[in-house]
Amino acid sequence: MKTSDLFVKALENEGVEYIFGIPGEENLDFLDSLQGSSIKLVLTRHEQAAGFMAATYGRLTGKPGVCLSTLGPGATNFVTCAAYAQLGAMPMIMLAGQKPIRKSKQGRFQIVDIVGLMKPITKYSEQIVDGNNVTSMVREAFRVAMEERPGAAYLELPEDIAEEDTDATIFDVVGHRRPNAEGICIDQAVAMIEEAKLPLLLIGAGANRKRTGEALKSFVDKTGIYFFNTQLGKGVIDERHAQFIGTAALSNHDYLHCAIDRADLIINVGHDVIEKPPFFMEKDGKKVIHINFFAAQIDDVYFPQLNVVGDISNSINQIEKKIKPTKDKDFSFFQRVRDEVDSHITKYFEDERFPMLPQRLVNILRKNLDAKDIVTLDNGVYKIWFARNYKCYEPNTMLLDNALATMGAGLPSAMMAKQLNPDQKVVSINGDGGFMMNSQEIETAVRMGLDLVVIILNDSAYGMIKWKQEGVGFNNFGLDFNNPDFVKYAESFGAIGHRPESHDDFEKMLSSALNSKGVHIIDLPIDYSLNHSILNVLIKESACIV
Ligand SMILES: Cc1ncc(C[n+]2csc(CCOP(=O)(O)OP(=O)(O)O)c2C)c(N)n1
Ligand SMILES: [Mg+2]
Repeated sequence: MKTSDLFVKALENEGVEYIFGIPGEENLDFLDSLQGSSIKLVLTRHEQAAGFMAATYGRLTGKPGVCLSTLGPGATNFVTCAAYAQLGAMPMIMLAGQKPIRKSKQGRFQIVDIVGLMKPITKYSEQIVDGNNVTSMVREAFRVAMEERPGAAYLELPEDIAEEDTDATIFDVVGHRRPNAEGICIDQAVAMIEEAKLPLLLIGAGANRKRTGEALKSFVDKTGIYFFNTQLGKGVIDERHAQFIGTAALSNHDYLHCAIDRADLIINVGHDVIEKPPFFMEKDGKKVIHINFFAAQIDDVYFPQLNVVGDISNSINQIEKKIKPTKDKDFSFFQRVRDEVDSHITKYFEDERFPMLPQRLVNILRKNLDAKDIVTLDNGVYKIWFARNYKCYEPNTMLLDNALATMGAGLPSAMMAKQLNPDQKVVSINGDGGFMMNSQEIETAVRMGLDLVVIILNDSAYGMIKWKQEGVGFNNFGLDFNNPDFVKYAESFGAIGHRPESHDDFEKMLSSALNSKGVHIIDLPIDYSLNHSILNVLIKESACIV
């Protein structure tokens, strides 16, 4: 069989449903082999968007998403999404072409050592140098990308290898059960929790990857232990739960840090140092139990005293079975912090000013979306408001990136979320800076026939950096820009553009957009004037007077 035909069969064998990307002349054999395959090719308008879509596929399904590019310039466009998938623990496979490796008449034209380039930002980066290896290399790339901690893999198929014949055969997909933690570790964890006066549970990214919500909910219900989450751990347990304190969108000095500071033990489930720290550990400070699929990576701000390594749900179930219900612990302080956090985050929920405060936007969205509907975020200062103030009711209903924290992934991740969840409403929140980094994909979204609501928070600036600039006392300089007319821009792609002029306007537009077909783009003027006074000043001054 021709190697490129077998390559496609090997991908089908892995259950691949989509390939996102942009073929080049070096992929033409592969493209030809894709005809008649069950795999759907989705063309994008930039390789970066294809990579973000593939990574989001991996994030939401646990199976690697696949993207395709040509050699050189196409493959270098994958660099940011490789880092996105790798840091965010999203299984993703990048496929690229390459010039013939045996004999080429094009000198070094377009040739870049992509395998070398990808090595530090992937788990696996290889060139296929013989058609007979294609099936084992595909299997290996998928195995490595999927296994905890999941991440990116890169596989390169040179033109001459793609067209040669091979008699290799397909390998069965053989999985394995995740190992469980040892009883000794479980006993140590139980003892530490029972001895602690004020234990607090932290839920991080790993808990969202493997649906550990049920185990964790019965643990908090049995023990009465209060919990908070990281940005990537949002929604693992319904955030309306009576023992939920809040989301750590900042590393210190927020209201919920009163609880973290007072706790003498943090039971950390699924968080690792790739995420912006939800708190800082200090020598001789509180103790931390690290419960994850892998041991803790040590850092100045993170050096847990106990590792419980194994399947997270199983570890939690084992601990829950052995632990005695807590009668001697007084959680009333955590309850007070919880009440304080709640009154603080809801304070501007009905604020009347227009342009609108981000807090009001959070409230309007929460009221208009059902439990399973999905909000995706690009990166900008609004991410802090959404992480802190928007309550998730279900796992993975707020897709944000708190690992690479790149701009430009918001729209592609929303498109993927909608494709995978056609019955759920999906709203994509973007800054005017981040939106423009991949706005060409509106064409892809329209072509895919997606029903999507895209909101652009218009402050004509890189607002996040303005907020940081103000925070350190520098002059306002170098961060303002002009925007296109987003309504006309939307219409030029065949999308539907909206520009509200009041709250009522916005709510009406949002509700009609959510309930109608097509890609809706709402150009929403945003008021960031309280970012500094609340996030830099107020919470530092008042947070710990609970
Ligand atoms: C690709 C990339 N470039 C730069 C940054 C640094 N950065 C983080 S947020 C931000 C500004 C975001 O501006 P915008 O999208 O308009 O959102 P806003 O904060 O104004 O709401 C920048 C430049 C980044 N995270 N990613
Ligand atoms: Mg902006």
